[in-house]
Amino acid sequence: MSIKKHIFSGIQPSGNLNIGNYIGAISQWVEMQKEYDCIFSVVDYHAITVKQKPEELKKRIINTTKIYLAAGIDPEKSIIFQQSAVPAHTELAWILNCYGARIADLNKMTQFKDKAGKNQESVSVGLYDYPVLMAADILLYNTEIVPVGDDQKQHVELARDIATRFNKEFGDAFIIPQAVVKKEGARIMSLQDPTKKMSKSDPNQNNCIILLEDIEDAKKKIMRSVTDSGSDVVYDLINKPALSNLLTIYAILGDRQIKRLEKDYSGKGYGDFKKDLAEVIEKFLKDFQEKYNNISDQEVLEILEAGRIKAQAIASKKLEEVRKLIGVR
Ligand code: ATP
Ligand code: LTN
Repeated sequence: MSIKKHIFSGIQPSGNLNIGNYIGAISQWVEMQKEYDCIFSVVDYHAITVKQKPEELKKRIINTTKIYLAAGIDPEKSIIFQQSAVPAHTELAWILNCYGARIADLNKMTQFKDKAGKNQESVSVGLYDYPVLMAADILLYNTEIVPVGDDQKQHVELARDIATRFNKEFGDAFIIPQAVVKKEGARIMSLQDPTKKMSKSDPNQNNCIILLEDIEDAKKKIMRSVTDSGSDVVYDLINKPALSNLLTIYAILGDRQIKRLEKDYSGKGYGDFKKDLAEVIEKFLKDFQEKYNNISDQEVLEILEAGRIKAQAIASKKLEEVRKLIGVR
């Protein structure tokens, strides 16, 4: 058995991935695969917790995988697979629904409250139970570290609680996982409202920069993004939340320290800063899209199939152990 730490993470193929997803999650994964044993899943059964059009979902599963690959996830180093191809995920989720997860926990989940809004009684049971499926994803693979954006920390906490409860009752089946978020960029905010997270399900497309969008449109969105009062380019989350968000994006996609950017733009105004940031975005997207466009659907299907076989081997072993512990085998 490998002594490297085990990493698991995933993204739902539920919309067009944006630079928030890239910065908060995927860029972290790319770094981690150099040191750890990583598994990255396209979590399609999470995506169907809200309605998806079948043909679109099918395409998005392929496209999300292409995004992982274009970002630098290497199938030679990491396992990449489609969640629904490994049935152990849904089976373990059921067991954890019965042993470990509690209604009181799920009632506290802020993502559910945000997504269900006023419709808490009419949304799907799946949306409510979403965090238990996520716990199953994580716990099946002896995961120690879960690299995610800030908004997913609560779900990983819940996975820890579920695992702890299960272990206490049945013996040590699960490793207790830990969420890891980036120091900078764990929560990229909307370009039009710095109090809101940049989100792929946001209907206002001006709020976010999509990884595959037209580059000229992306540059315009930067130029049109809201800024704060004043004119100095300084990082200040309280008084300049919009500018601080833009500085974070610049620092990560342009590979420069925020402190350095503050120095470089001292004496210059927001206009110069935004113009240069638009160029950083242009370069980043151009490079990313070139890589993306060079990956064929066939290649993706082969990578997912190879990933499925590897993931299945690990997951079915853990599931069998759990089945024995609870007495059904
Ligand atoms: P949705 O709005 O459909 O829920 P999302 O944009 O939040 O989608 P997810 O699939 O929920 O995307 O998230 C994928 C990963 O990207 C998670 O690890 C999440 O924490 C991270 N992430 C999402 N949005 C941001 C953001 N604005 N800043 C940093 N990380 C983010
Ligand atoms: N809920 C996560 C996606 C997700 C996930 C996981 C992330 C599903 N299963 C397991 C980490 C580990 C989200 O980003 N919305």
